[in-house]
Amino acid sequence: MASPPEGPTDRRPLPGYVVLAAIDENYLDIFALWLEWFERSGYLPQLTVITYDTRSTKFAERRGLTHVRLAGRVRDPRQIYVSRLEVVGDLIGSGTHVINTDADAFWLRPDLPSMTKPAVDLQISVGHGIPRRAIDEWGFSLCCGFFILHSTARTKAFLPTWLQASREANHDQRALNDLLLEHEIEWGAEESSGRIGYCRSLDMHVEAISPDVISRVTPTGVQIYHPYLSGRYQQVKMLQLATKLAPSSRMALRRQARIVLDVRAWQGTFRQLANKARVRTGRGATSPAEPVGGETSSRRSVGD
Ligand SMILES: [Mn+2]
Repeated sequence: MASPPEGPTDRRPLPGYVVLAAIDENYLDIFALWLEWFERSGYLPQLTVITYDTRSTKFAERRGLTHVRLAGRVRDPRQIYVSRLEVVGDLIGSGTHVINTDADAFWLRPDLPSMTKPAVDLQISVGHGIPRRAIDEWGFSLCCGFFILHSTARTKAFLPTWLQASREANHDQRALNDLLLEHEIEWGAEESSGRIGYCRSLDMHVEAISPDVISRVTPTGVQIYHPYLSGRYQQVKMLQLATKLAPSSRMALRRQARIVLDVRAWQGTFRQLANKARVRTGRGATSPAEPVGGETSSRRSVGD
C-alpha cells in the first residue's frame, strides 16, 4: 500500500497529495513518454503507480517509482477501473488527497498550487465522450482521466456509493456522471478555472475543470493535455502522440519514423494480437489483452 503523507517533514512539492497513475504491460511505452513530461513537472516525489502485471511492476521498480501491485486482484480487465477507484478510496480514507491521472493525460505545464482547491470535494476534467446524457444535459461529461479527490468527510461518505455504482456499471466514469445526473447536481456560472456545482442529496461540491486548464483537444497553453487517441494498439497510439506532442511537423515526422522502425516495440503489439487470437479460440491468454490508461473498445469508447 502507498505510504501516507509524512506530515511536517514531508519535502514533496505538494504535501498531503498523492498522484496516482495505473499502468499495465500494454501501456509501458506510452507511460515512459508520459513519465518524461511528468519528471519535468517536478511532481515525481508525489507519484504512486498502480501496476497490474509483472512487466509493469518491474518497470516501476527499475525506475524507482513508488508502486502498488494489483496483479492478483484483477482477473477481468474490465475491473481495472473499479480496482483503481478502490485504491483511491483507501487513500482518501487514510487522509490523503488523491490526484488521479491517466497515463495518457500529459502534464505539460502543471501548476498544482493554483489548480487544487481543498474546499472543493472533487475536481475533475471534462470531455465530450460518455455518457451521452451528460452532454445533452450539461453540455459536457466528467472525465475520470484526470481528477482530484480531496479527503473530506463528504468524499469519504460518497465513495462507497460511487464504488458500488462503478461495480454495477463496470465503469467509474459512467457511474459518476449517472449519479450526479440522477441526483441533479446544480452547476454554477462558468469561471476561468471551471464550473463549480453542488449536489445537495449527495452533499458533494464538484468542479468541472475548464478545458483551458485541462484539454482533450489542444496542448496549446493548457496545463494538462489528454488527447483523444484512436485504435486499441499502443504503437498506433504512439504514432498519434508523436504528432500531437511534437513542437513542429518536422519533429513529428522524425519521431514517427523512430516509432515505425522500433521493431522491439511492435513485437508487443504482435503479442497482444496473438493473445487476443488465443482468447478467441478459447486457449487462454498469457496476459490481459486490454490496455489500461487509455480508452479501449470494451471499456471506454474511443474519444471518451
Ligand atoms: Mn486516457
